[in-house]
Amino acid sequence: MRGSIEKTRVIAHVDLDYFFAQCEERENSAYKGKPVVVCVYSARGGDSGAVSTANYIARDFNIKSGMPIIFAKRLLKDVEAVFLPVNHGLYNKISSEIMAILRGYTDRFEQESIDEASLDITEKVGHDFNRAREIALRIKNEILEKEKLTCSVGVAPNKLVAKIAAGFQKPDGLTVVPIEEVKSFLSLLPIGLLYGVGHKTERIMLELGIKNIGDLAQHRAEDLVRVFGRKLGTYFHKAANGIDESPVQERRGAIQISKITTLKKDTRNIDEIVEDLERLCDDIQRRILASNLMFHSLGIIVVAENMKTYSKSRTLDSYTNTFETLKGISYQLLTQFIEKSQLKIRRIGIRVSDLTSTSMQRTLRDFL
Ligand code: TTP
Ligand code: MG
Repeated sequence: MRGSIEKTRVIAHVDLDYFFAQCEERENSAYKGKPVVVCVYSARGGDSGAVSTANYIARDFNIKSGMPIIFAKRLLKDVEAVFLPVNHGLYNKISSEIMAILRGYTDRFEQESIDEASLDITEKVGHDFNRAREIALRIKNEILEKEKLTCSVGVAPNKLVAKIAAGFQKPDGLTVVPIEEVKSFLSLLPIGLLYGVGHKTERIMLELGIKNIGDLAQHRAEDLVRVFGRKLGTYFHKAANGIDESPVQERRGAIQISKITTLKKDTRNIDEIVEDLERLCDDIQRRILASNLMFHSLGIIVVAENMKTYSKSRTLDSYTNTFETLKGISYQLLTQFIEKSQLKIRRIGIRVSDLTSTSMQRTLRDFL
């Protein structure tokens, strides 16, 4: 045992509390004490759209991320609540400042979403979880003093358990799980808290009599592989036993999302293209919202009648995910292409890149 303690990694996971809503509260003290609901209003107008996040006062009224705004208004109809549109410029700015503070604590740093990061502080604390607790408190204090925001921190021997620990006592929490306590910490937690267990998997697990992570840990890896396949079955077995070897490492932000379509006929008349353009924007927006992403760059891809491919792109001032931006900028870029080129257009596409996540950025692939 002694050997494993000496070798254990020490990872801190930091997650800001009700991030977008807390940023709004910080900027406007009149919101304090009231339910605050931050919303992504859709292009259809009125109250169509979904809740991005809400402060904990609103959560007491059952307000949840992803809920239609109309439902949220109904739940809060008897109280004085604050409904606000997302202000990504503000959240990005605050996020960058916080990430800069966190980077000051270690060279081994991984930003996982706009408000979450993992820090490998093994060397800084000499494998010692008591010292790690002190560092975690310093981090919380520094963010509170400099940014006037609270966060929750989990400390554990790996990223997987540190993240679960960060969510264990929210808001303003600190949960330290030294290596010898990992299994007992996980054992009583509901299975749905394990990363990768969605509603569907949860249902299958409940049918197998698996209610909490401890139940899952008791299942043999071979049995889980039979039910969930090799990769997922092996992952579940390891994760339930608190094993995650993935290193804390800087992320490459190279991913992009694109979609291209062929026009009904070759044309250079923008009115004949605009419907396809809107459909592409709608499709891309749906995909980025479903993945909780925002983009910083947007481009069009044009395949002309001569089958040559042209592309044009623009970098924005801040991250966004709105339909208006997608449509407005792709329309401008397309107009510029048509003005410059004499060619008819055969295929048109849209690409968004330099993506960041509005929430949990890790995908199951990171663990498999
Ligand atoms: P989270 O960290 O998941 O949520 P949170 O910070 O609001 O609340 P807490 O951590 O205290 O539970 O997500 C970070 C931000 O990402 C959140 O403030 C708003 C945004 N977000 C969405 O826009 N849509 C979503 O479905 C989720 C989950 C988050
Ligand atoms: Mg958060």
